[in-house]
Amino acid sequence: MGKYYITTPIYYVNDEPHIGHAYTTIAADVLARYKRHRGLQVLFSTGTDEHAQKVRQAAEKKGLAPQDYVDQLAASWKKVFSFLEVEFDDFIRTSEPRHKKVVQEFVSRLYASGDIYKGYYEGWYCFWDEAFFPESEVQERKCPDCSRELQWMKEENYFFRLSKYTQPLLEHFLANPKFVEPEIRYNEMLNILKSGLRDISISRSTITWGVPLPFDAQHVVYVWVDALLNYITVAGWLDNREKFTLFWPADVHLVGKEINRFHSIIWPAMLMAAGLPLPKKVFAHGFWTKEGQKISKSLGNVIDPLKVVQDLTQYTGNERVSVDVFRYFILREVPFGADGDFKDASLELRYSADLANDLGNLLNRSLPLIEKNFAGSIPEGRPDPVLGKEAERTVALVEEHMGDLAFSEALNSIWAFLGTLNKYLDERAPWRLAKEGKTEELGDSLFNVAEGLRFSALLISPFMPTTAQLFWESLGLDGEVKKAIWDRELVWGKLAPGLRISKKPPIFPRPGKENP
Ligand code: ME8
Repeated sequence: MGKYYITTPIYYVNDEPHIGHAYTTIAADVLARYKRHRGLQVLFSTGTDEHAQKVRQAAEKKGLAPQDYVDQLAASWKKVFSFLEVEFDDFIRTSEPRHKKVVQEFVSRLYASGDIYKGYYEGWYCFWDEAFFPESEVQERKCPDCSRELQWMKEENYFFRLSKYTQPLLEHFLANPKFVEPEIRYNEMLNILKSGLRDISISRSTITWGVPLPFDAQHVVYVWVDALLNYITVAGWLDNREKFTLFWPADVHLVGKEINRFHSIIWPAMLMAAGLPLPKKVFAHGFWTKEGQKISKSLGNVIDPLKVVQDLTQYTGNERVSVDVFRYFILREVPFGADGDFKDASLELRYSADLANDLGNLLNRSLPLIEKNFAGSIPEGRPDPVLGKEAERTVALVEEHMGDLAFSEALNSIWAFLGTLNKYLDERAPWRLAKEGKTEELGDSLFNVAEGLRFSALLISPFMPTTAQLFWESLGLDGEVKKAIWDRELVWGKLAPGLRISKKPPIFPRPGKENP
């Protein structure tokens, strides 16, 4: 059995999660679920980055000790992700003892080997992004990333010899053109490498909220070094050799494009310094805007995923289904890697066209035909070879796209298949065959439609777990669809005649019609 280790960034817990955090985490969950369907042993981690200054400041504002504050927030983030049907295997928090141990051991080793040394730092620093910016990128003391005011930092620090890894990294990039995706992000990193790297400061002596340096307790470890190490903590670097051997290196780190440099340059250099293998891939996806505007608290346009789900529930009447609609929308609407704009009108359109119409209606019009003509049991039927070929082709396409993390293309392929099934139903017109008393053809057509619905349930399962399960149960199938192994199940004609269907109210009622 193969393995798959997938990670999301660990998030700053200075506020509640918004659509951006939900996006990366849901994408990772979809990939994790897909890999489980493919029979792989999956390790999927997400978590919280707790030692940032903005986290400490947020605690202060609430009048709480930082640890109490992060305890509250981490619990809340975990809850939100679970609400969004994210089934992580590990939720790492950087304030956990297992992680502090890893951070201290890691920096000790680099100190011992000479890759960490004491120096003096002076430069522009953004407390919000926890990042230094070279003089050349700074205009009017503003952060090039978030436009907040920069601080001039002047302190004795420990440094990591990042410069030493310029050449090895360059070689790694050239030998692995898919190390960073999409290509535009790879090229950005390559350009940074070509212009040469400077050593970076990896400790702070002016703050105390963080992991103390084991060889100089006056300093805490720079929050980014602390945070990146979460990926090996999760894999069991110090305390579980067997797990670490199985899962490390990670198969993919999913991140937003703004933190690509940390993951594609600094992190691999740290790993090289420690003699550890590099992750197989960093995928840096695009950013969501809202109706064309950057999402920010000050603009008051932050999209709260819980609110989106709540609003959708007015239509669906089922919160779990609404979560599926949200998951579907964010992954279908925008090719993974590109920037996306969240428009309420687009969400409404996708709901009514893709979900109520193409997907929901296929089930709604098929089941009553089986009920009426075959007393609610899946009829005997000959598997249609043309439809079967189309189904197999769809599976191959979905697998290819999922391999490329092209979620929206994978969904396009599934929806093309739904289109074929709807057309098949229209053309076979089982209602007419029934009238004409053509029982055998009637059985054939409804068997094949039901088989198509079973395939659809399996294929949408990573994206829309609740809907997939409702489809599964409607067809009278047992167990949990999320546990189905695709290679065993996606075999055209496997559906067993005689299963008793179970009709349910429409999953995606049309606004103003089925649901008031
Ligand atoms: O950077 N569109 O944490 P963070 C899409 N703690 N994705 C978005 C987004 C948007 N508008 N806004 C945020 C940190 N994201 C560090 C990471 S990892 C070792 C440490 C997502 O809370 C995207 O994944 O600022 C982005 O990279 C991440 O949230 C940043 O989360």
